[in-house]
Amino acid sequence: MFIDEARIRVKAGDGGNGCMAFRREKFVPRGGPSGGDGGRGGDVIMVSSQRHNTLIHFRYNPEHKGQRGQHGMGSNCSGLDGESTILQVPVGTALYDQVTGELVHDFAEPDERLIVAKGGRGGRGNQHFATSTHQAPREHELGRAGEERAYRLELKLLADVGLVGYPNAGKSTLIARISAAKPKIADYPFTTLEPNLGVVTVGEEPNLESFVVADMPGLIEGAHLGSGLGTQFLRHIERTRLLVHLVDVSDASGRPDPIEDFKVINKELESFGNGLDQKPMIVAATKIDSANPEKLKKLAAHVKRRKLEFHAISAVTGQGIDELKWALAKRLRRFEQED
Ligand SMILES: Nc1nc2c(ncn2[C@@H]2O[C@H](COP(=O)(O)OP(=O)(O)OP(=O)(O)O)[C@@H](O)[C@H]2O)c(=O)[nH]1
Ligand SMILES: [Mg+2]
Repeated sequence: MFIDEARIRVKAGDGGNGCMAFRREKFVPRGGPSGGDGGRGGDVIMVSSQRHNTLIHFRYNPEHKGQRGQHGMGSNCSGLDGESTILQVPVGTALYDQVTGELVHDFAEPDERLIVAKGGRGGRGNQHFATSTHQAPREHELGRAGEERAYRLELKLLADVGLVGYPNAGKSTLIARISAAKPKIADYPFTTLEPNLGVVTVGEEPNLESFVVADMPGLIEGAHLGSGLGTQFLRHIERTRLLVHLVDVSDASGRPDPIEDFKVINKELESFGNGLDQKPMIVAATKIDSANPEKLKKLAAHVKRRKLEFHAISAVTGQGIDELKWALAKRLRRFEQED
């Protein structure tokens, strides 16, 4: 189980103070009290949304405040309420009170809203304190403080993107390059025995996007029948929305024809069933720092004929990596718009 976690502090806006004032008008010698009320402080509200797949934006940004209410003013003018602050959390986020450890809410569906810190009430102005025997009240209230709380967020990560390909194609090297995951990397096949999940980010706050990539164990011919590491790992990619098919175009693969490599793996995906061969796919030629130019050319042409998106990358030099990251973000964004 892969868990993403973040700790945040939220503070709702304080209420504005009530005002003490008296009317001053021409021809009205002793005006009555006219102090307006303070505005309410803004809440901090949490909303579940499909726009986010991870909690990484909270790790960059752990403190959130509601706006304070404006103070009341003379002439019976109330201060404006403070604006609420909306925090978007991914669907599936569990919210815990950091102090008691209690589960506060489980955001199971999109668009669930919860006030996680309540804004302070505004203070009343002296206009409210006048009575028949007390016509020039000087009493007025201060605004109440906004609520302040500490929470822990927890999210079970599901992969958005699955990396598939032959053993040694460079899947683990790629995920190590684009995320904080630290998988084992080696020049022998079947280095990866269990999927590794990594959180990938592109852009910067406030436009930071993030998604989860799964580095899968290598596939070989017959994987769907249990050859190599077998079928159990294929199940992990069933839930992804997008596959990146890595094809080694250097001579390190030890196989002569990258098109054949590409077809063999596709056939395994198809044989496994469950719609794996229907998943959108981006193809990445790997190890282009030491590419065999003929192999690279052949594969690129073949992929183009199949009308699939093609990238050429080196996880060692970094060539093509940013382009691939942005391409993944863009495709995932498009799926979200279609949902
Ligand atoms: N020159 C070069 N070598 C690379 C590149 N990417 C990976 N390698 C090397 O290729 C070998 C295999 O890399 P891995 O990332 O472990 O391959 P994998 O696809 O995860 O392999 P399995 O886990 O066995 O399926 C390692 O020796 C890497 O250093 C690259 O871009 N350029
Ligand atoms: Mg690996």
